[in-house]
Amino acid sequence: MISKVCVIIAAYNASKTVGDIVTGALKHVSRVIVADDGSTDTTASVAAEAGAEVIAADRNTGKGNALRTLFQRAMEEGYEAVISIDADGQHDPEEIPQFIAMHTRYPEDIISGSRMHEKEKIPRARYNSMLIARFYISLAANQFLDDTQCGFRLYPLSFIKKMRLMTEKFVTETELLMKAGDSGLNVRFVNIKTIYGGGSHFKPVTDLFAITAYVISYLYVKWIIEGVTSDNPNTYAIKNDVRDTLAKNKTIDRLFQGLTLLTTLPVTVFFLFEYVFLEPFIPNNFASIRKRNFKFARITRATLMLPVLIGIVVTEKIAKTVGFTSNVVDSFIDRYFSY
Ligand SMILES: Nc1nc2c(ncn2[C@@H]2O[C@H](COP(=O)(O)OP(=O)(O)OP(=O)(O)O)[C@@H](O)[C@H]2O)c(=O)[nH]1
Ligand SMILES: [Mg+2]
Repeated sequence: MISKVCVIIAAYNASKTVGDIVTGALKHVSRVIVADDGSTDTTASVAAEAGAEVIAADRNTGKGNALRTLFQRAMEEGYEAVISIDADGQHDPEEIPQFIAMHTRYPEDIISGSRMHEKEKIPRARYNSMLIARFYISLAANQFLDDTQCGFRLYPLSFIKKMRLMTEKFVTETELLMKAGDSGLNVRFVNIKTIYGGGSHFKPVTDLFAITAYVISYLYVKWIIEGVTSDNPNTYAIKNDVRDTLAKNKTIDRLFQGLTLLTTLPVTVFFLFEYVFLEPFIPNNFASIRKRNFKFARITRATLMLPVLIGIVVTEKIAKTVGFTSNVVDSFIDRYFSY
């Protein structure tokens, strides 16, 4: 049993599953902290009976806020790292030792579970959106990230202590990966079991849209900076970060995200020009892309294909209603968004 690591669980209406997860986790760590986020069922009492410390909120504020509360509590209690596990039974606490073993070898790094090795167990639309997310989030994080949407992760608190989390709900876990990678940290992966089929609070349209808008707006700022600076791959500034400053005011943040979404296509072409034509004057601009031997033209091409992809997805959906199925989306994504 490792004493410097505790397990944290953000839980919302998870009374059926949270008890077993707490019990399972307590076999491997001595402390489990659950943030019950205004659940309307018995999540809090079930978790407490199973042996967790429960922090209860009176109203639902989303997973991101729950994670912030949990990080804070774990820091106050003196832990060095936390392992987050979902409350809905998608993660098996028996896999905790893999995370601890990897953490022992790489104490500075974030360790994330990955389910990408079991593609056939992931619903197709979800898998496809994970591939697109991975394409862009890996660019923001300066490294290839196998699974960017897995909630089973180990976070060293030394890094969490330094950074500021500005987003909410399901965006926060993406923000964490991007800022970690973009400040020079490594993210490592361990293969975990892929479990789907329970209830979900993730809203495929609004939550996915919120993640997309944040990722694009993050990359915008990152590439504006990288385009005009030499040898500057890690752009996340712990103090006075430009993107964080914009995020401080909700209205400005929304306007900025809207603006970046609306101008994505011309701006990706503009970045390509900067990448090609500014390099002789600003050597090694876009260092994070050059470092990985990733031609910017690939990013521009993929991004220009996004409206086409949306068209194909909609057409496939309509065709399905009249009994016609096709897999054009899969091969399209494979062609433009794979690594
Ligand atoms: N504290 C808190 N936790 C939440 C909230 N929404 C979801 N969670 C927890 O976050 C974890 C993941 O939420 P899910 O809704 O299952 O989202 P997901 O796993 O990304 O999506 P699926 O793969 O469809 O299940 C679970 O442990 C939930 O209990 C919330 O509003 N507040
Ligand atoms: Mg889930």
